Amino acid sequence: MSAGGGTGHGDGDPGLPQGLLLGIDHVGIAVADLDAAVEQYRAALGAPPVHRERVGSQGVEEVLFRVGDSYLQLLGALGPETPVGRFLDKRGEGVHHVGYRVASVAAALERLRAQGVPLIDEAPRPGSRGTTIAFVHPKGFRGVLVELVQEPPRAPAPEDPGARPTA
Ligand code: KFV
Ligand code: CO
Repeated sequence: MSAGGGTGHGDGDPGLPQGLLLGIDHVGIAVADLDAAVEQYRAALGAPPVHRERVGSQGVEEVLFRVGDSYLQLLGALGPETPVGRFLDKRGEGVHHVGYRVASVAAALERLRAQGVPLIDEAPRPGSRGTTIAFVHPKGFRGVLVELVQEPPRAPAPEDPGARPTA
């Protein structure tokens, strides 16, 4: 909380009135058996998952459940020598990372680098759902692996002249 006792909004960087993090995009949970975990969550939550995707570059298959404006991300490992595979081996199932929305992953990385926060990804990379992501080392956030998430640009509205088909 700010020294003035306010909400904390508006007292950060002049260039970042809300601070770096705009919201929670997802909480990533490592699971040993993705299909079994999906069924367990579906039954408990009473709602089906909204997305499933294999992200080979990260060695995971993910399934998303909606939680308000955010997601719960179940993560199955594509092999033992992957980040989630090693995590399951060493720690077992549980919360693996928190994905925070940022306006720009590139700008967020620049700021964190300048602050001396240890980065895993030096540059933005593709995530699931067309997002742009980057991981920050858990050493920089008190043992929590942090993922920066930038949402894909929205499709232009149909009335947008730039969106009209050319043919
Ligand atoms: N949370 C907190 N600490 C962790 C951790 C985690 N998830 N994983 C590992 N650690 C700690 C571990 O306890 C150890 O601490 C150190 O990090 C190195 O662990 O105090 P210690 O003992 O030194 P290693 O060597 O066992 O783990 P390794 O896997 O080799 O490296 C850890 C790390 C965080 C650098 C690696 O997992 C990584 O590069 N992660 C980023 C990529 C990733 O996690 N991808 C999977 C999610 S993909 C995703 O969410 C997507 C695609 N999406 O769109 O949302
Ligand atoms: Co994630």
